[in-house]
Amino acid sequence: MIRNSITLATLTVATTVGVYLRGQTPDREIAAARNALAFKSAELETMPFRQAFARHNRIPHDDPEGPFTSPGPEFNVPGSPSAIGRIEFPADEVGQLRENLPLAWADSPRDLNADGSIDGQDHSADYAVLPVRIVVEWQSPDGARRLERILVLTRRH
Ligand SMILES: [Ca+2]
Ligand SMILES: [Ca+2]
Repeated sequence: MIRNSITLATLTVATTVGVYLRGQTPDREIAAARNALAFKSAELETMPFRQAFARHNRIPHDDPEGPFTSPGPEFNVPGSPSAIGRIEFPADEVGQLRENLPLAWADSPRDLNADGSIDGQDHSADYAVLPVRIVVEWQSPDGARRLERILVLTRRH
């Protein structure tokens, strides 16, 4: 824990994208989604960098405080009961953090451990760059709505 205090994640890129809102979408739902994105962004930015993936992936066995003790990828959206929040990483179907996945949002394939090459190994233990997408989705009277924010977390030296 003490050692982790010098490796707090640093937010290097933050973009709110992929929003198309119109018509009957209540302002309060948009506000709730934006607030949730901002809150989760700040949380990810300030937690120990090395824990960001383990705490929010969908694998319970790597949780920093022991199996099944971390919040995982999903979160509630205060003020918008029907909304679902989700934190995503460039991870494969079994939850491994991978460099070679074709994910446009993460600018991937991407060298996550900064060794100058891209491979197909699991980089959950040695990532130097961590793309994160935070998504909030909800049903509005005029249809499905989605807000997202993409972060790229890096270790602070
Ligand atoms: Ca975990
Ligand atoms: Ca690499």
